[in-house]
Amino acid sequence: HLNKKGTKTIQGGDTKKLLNYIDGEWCESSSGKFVDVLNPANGKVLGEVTQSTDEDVDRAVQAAKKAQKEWRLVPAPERAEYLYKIAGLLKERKEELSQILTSEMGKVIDEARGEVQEAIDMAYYMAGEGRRLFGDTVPSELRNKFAMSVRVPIGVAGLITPWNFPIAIASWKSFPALVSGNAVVWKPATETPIIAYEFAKIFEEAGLPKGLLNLVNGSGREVGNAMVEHPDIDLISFTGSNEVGSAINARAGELLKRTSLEMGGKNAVIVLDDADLDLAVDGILWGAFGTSGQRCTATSRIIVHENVKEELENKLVERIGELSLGDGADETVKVGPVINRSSLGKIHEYVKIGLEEGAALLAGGSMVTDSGLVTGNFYAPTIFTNVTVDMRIAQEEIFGPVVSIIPVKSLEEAIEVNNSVKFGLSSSIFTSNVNLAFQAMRDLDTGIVYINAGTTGAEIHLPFGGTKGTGNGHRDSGVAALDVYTEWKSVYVDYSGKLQRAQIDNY
Ligand code: UN1
Repeated sequence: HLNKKGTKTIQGGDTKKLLNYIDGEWCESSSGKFVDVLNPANGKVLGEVTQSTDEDVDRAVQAAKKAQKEWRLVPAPERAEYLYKIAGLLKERKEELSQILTSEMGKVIDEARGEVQEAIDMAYYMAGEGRRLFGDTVPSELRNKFAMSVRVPIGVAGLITPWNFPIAIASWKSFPALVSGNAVVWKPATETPIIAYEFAKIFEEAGLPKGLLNLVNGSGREVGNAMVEHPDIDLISFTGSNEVGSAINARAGELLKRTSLEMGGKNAVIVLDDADLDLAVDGILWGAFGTSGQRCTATSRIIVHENVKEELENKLVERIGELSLGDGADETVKVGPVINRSSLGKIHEYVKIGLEEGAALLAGGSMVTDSGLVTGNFYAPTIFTNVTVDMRIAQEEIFGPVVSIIPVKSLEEAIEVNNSVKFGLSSSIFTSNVNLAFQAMRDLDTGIVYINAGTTGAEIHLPFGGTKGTGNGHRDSGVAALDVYTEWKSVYVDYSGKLQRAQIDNY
């Protein structure tokens, strides 16, 4: 039996039936189809999620369009009040949400808490934008004329979010969209609908007017496509694979629809021969194996000066044993499962490719068949050495706990290797030489650069995104996110009382 909040208890109270949230109502999709949601640590069914159709998307878009007509007129500081409420609710439920996140996505509980914290931070940060949303005032060329640029909302924002940061990334996109006066149609990943449901419920509880946040569950092929095609969705903000991102971009390009795309990474840590190697090892282990390597920002290459290669390798091998694998809900576990069987298979394929290419395994290289873990999707933290820059494992995104060591002879070569991939999200350098650190900061072709820290751990008040194949020039997070969700309107006020012809009368 459906309750008012949109979930239905099935199989004895543990599992949930996850519905859409459209125009302030929880509803099943018109397809009547559901897909199981599994706990990646043990394969247990956590619930089932409704699979939407074009018709559901259309209803959501119509609701959003209608709601946005009024929302755009609500003063931004008042819009922000909802975000403050949401921030409060997220904070209150941080622990509960973190537990749900771990059970559904698999990341270890500490990291889940960190992710929910990102959403809380983003809510407060974007609520603050309600009292800023800065435009520009600039002098006019002409006397007695005033010139300014203001931000205006675009309309209906279509958000397509991934499973690896299912609440953080949804917050990076929905909060700036709403505070700047847009309505939202949101398709979360099929793997993580429970946390999406909890997030939507928080918008509902905060009293956000109906129709402003619509949740439409389902596959990318059905729901994602319908969103891209829908004439009343004015922009698509997407985080996910390059394959899907470029398909969205191609079609949205034809339709002249704005897109903000955040896609792959092949992030490297550079270790110079003057680096604090223990610190570098800490950074590498966290960057490569945190979230089981399933971050866009995960460390997937170690570019090391040949003088310290052996020492670094020894330290890594010594320390990798600390990374206990298991169900992320267990506070002592350091590395959780990967998201699903197909991802597990893909990771293992890459390991086989690496071996065929002639790289050597320093650690890991297999699925975990330990009897306690065999029902979950566990892959052993894996380090390849003697990797060369042309190998596929050095070029392609693996999205799992696999990292490749590439030896180099100088900083210049390290930078060249770093920049040799088609992605440009994050990079890092460990060195004690401030001159080299600044040189690297200038020359590393990535949207994010870390000095003496690993490649992960971006903070929400700075722009998040990358160069080259990682994105299309837009940024999530930080003040730059507002550029995704607003148009610039330039306004000229001539108070001279006469016709003043720009570019003519003043010269
Ligand atoms: C992602 O993997 O898409 O910087 C996001 C980090 C996190 C966010 C990662 N704050 O690693």
